[in-house]
Amino acid sequence: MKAHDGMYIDGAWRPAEGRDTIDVVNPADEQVIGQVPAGNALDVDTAVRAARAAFRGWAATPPADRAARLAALRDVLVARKDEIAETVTAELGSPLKFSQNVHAGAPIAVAGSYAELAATYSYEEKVGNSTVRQEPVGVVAAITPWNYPLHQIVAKVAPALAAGCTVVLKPAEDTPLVAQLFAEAVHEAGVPAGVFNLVTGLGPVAGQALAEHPDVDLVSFTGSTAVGRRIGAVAGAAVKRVALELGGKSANVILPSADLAKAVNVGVANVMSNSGQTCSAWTRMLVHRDQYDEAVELAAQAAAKYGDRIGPVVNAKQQERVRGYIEKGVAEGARLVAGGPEAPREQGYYVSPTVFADVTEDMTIAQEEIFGPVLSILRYEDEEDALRIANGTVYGLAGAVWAGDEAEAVAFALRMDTGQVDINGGRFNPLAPFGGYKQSGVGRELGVHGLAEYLQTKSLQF
Ligand code: TXE
Repeated sequence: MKAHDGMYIDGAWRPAEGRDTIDVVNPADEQVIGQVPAGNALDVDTAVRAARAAFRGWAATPPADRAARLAALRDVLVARKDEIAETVTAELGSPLKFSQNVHAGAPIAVAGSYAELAATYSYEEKVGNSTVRQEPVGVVAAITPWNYPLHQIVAKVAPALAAGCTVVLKPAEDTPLVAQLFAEAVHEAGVPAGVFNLVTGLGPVAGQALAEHPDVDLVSFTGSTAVGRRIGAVAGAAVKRVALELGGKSANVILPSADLAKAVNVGVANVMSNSGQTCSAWTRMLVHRDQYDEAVELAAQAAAKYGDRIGPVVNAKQQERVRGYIEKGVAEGARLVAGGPEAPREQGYYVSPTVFADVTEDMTIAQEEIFGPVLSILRYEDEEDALRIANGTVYGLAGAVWAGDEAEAVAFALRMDTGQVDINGGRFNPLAPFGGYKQSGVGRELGVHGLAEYLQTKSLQF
């Protein structure tokens, strides 16, 4: 796997200030596949200065020209799709087909959507005797996680560039290679020097220096709730804009009128996909008591099929964390019907697809984000009970409702305290806003709402 030994700053690969490096490990076989430099506060400062210097010029570039660069970026991502998929598979461990369809496919769709939105968005409107303009916020710090490594980058960088902002990206230390590949793609697409900059490094060093940098105007962060809180506090103290996309504990509510087998099978697939490392995953399946036993049996059968089909989790720490949650589920009295805490293979950070029945709301596995291939099935008495359980966590990122009749599912979905609900399965839409209610975050990504995060409003009175 090709790795750069520098930072992409001001349109070129430059040696890092820090001498430290980060090993990139393939979680499927625990082999080191490359090394990237661990940036420090000096690297971050150089990158922020480059982004600041480029800001006025990029902000003044006509939206159609910015759109043309994004369209070119999309084309480069298409041309390098196989390389993207192979890189993500190497550093995240996901099966190659999933990497092609999702890890490479979704960012292409998102980059394409912003190439269009950048050109068609209405940046100015008349309101009575005023002209109201949308202007770019400035220099953006993008701090991204490893779970959908390229998608998380593009979901921030594409709208920021569309809006006329400049960016410094600090990607997750587990998946820096696809971030380097993205920097190459930005370069190939002809985005001017300084508009996009990449600093690889550790979260508490490079990430923190970036979030705290006084010349950053907006911090867009996706990751753990603990780090999100810190970044929110830092941004609050400095009175700068912040967007936080944090954890989830989404409910998959199967109403009695639903096609039970379909809802259960799709529900299990949703949780196992990407080895459970999806913030919006439907990790709590809610089933009516009369259908409960049947649903548990179907889910156990479905999970057994995933044995060899899912990849590992990203690293040893996450494997331990997920194992800890599974052990806690057993200790708190939930019933294992598939999988369990033992690693299914000697080598690689694998976790068995795991299903728990007899899970009650108060259990840790029903409240906390596990971020592994672990499903909890809860029993409800009636619709009000289902709603109470669905809304009964600190999170509110996503969810799903299944019913025989779409209107019935929609009526339930409207009462859920969550930013996104899939009706009878749902389908990914790169234009639909994504983000959380409650402690799942602040702000939205994707589509027009994602673009608006990177704009600020000025009104001219006449
Ligand atoms: O996240 P971190 P981790 C959740 C999930 C997972 C848990 C831990 O539950 O099990 O978080 O994952 C950077 N200042 N999600 O430890 O540390 C870090 O370098 C600035 C949900 O990997 O939050 C990386 O780039 N930045 C999630 C990014 O933050 C800091 C996706 C995320 O890493 C920093 C990932 C600091 N002090 C994990 N410390 C989702 N919402 O999709 C770390 N970082």
